[in-house]
Amino acid sequence: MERTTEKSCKYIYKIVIAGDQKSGKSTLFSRFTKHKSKFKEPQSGVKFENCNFHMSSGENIKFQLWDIIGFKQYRSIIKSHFRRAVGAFIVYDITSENSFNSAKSWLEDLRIAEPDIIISIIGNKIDKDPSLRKISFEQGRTFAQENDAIFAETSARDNLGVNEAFERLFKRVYDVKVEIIKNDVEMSDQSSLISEQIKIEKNTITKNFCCH
Ligand SMILES: Nc1nc2c(ncn2[C@@H]2O[C@H](COP(=O)(O)OP(=O)(O)OP(=O)(O)O)[C@@H](O)[C@H]2O)c(=O)[nH]1
Ligand SMILES: [Mg+2]
Repeated sequence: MERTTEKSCKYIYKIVIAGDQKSGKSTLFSRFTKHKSKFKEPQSGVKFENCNFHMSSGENIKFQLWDIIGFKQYRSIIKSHFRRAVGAFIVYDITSENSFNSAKSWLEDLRIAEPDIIISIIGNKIDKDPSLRKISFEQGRTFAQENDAIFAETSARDNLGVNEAFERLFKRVYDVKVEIIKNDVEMSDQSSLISEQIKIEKNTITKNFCCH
């Protein structure tokens, strides 16, 4: 998959970035969307940006990336932004135990809003001095595995692992959605087959009871 400026896209998929305040969501968002501006002040709401990708299957897909504030007092508003998302990042700061512990409740909120949402857990700020690290790579990965989520570590500041993390989630979302669409098509083919069968059977019944 590669980025494209092509505007016409077959599908739009909403992806949200959740996680505690100051975990680095906006920095990751700007890093990936290549915005120069940095959010120095706590963000007061949400913002989104579209990223178009040309998939190896030949389709153009638009991923609509939502950067959502992590301020817990806004939780009910935050949860309302999770609706209709097909993918989500949950970002924690590897030097903050609190932010890692909160990942569980972000995950619950996301799965309540969208039970089939595809989740990627991100341990951010790996550029920080190793002595400050509170959550090991293994702890992060185990948590992700236990919750059927993708896992990656990043440094939004030094641009380490950022593109890879986004592209992995986008690809997973695309693969799952393509499979669902394929199954839907097969199901609708089957249902048209069934209705054809019913029509044929009805005709046969009519013929059987025909008196001439
Ligand atoms: N060292 C380091 N600092 C980072 C990294 N990512 C973000 N920061 C810093 O962490 C602070 C918070 O970053 P934000 O991106 O604003 O965090 P946020 O999760 O969007 O915060 P809210 O919008 O308030 O929920 C800022 O000072 C960033 O410069 C990183 O990878 N490494
Ligand atoms: Mg932010």
